[in-house]
Amino acid sequence: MQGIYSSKHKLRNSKSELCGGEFVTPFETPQRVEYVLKEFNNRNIGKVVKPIDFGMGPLLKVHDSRYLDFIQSCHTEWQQAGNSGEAIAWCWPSRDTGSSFSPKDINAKLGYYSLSSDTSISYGTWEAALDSANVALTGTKLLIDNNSSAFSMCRPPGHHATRDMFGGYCFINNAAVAAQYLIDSGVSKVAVLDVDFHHCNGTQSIFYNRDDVMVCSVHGDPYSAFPYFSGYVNETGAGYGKGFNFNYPLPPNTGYSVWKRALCSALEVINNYGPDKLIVSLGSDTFKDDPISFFKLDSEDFFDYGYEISKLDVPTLFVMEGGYAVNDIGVNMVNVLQGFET
Ligand code: Q9C
Ligand code: ZN
Repeated sequence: MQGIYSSKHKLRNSKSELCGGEFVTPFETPQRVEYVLKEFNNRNIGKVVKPIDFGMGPLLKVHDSRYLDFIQSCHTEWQQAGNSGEAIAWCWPSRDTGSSFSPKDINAKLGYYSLSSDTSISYGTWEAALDSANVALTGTKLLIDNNSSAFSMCRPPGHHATRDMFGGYCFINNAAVAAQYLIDSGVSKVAVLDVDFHHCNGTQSIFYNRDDVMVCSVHGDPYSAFPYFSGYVNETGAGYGKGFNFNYPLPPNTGYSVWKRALCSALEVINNYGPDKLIVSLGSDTFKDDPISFFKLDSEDFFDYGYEISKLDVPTLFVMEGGYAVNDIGVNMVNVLQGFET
């Protein structure tokens, strides 16, 4: 399996995350992908290639153009407004704000285009997010060129980003951009399987009304975990998309046997759908020592479920999402890939 990696992820190196009423060093650090790359190379999983530049076209198929302009210009505008720290949203449109509203002030734009205040926009964030999408798209191109699998070492992650909101450490929804690119390349049916600890609210919302991209997610029950407002069992899609969205929320302290049962249910649903290609949003924050999550998977479990996913026998792109136990992130992520390949 080839890997796709770009050193430009290092441009995303924010210093501030609002967590528990304090500013902390962000959990989503540049080392994360470096450890994954190192383990991928150590175990000789495959060649590592650089991303191709796909331009803005594929991003505009999934994201609002004013939103992308905002992510691109945010840090500069924030500084021009006289701020010395990083750009952090603090004021949101209230639930009864009119939908035709178009924000002008940088503070208004931050609230309008965000879903949480954990994620700052720092110098270089746009460049890193753009290249992260190119890393996903380059992996997608490998599938289109008949490779049976690829691993996109994306950073920053993407699955919380909606059409026009950033948050949860995500700016561009890499998996959604990849899925849409497959559809636009003539693929009829794509499935996204999200195994990150957190519900993929962004991916779900982008494809919620569609039957050509099925979205299945196994995650911490949003009743007690971020993103709190989506990821419930009754969210099954709407319109043409009715019956093409599946959520498997699981309670605190869930261990591998229960997690695997939920995964296998999702795999059965995906198998019945019969996708031409599969995208796995791969987060290793289900690991027992993850600092912000509440599942109890061990490193060997990642290997086991990689093997379960391979039984679908569908060309598969792995797109890196979360995972914050940095010392174990390489082993856990690469275990999935190796389990998949056995
Ligand atoms: N005090 C991903 O895994 N913020 N994003 C947690 C903890 C939300 C995680 C704050 C976590 C987002 C891609
Ligand atoms: Zn996560």
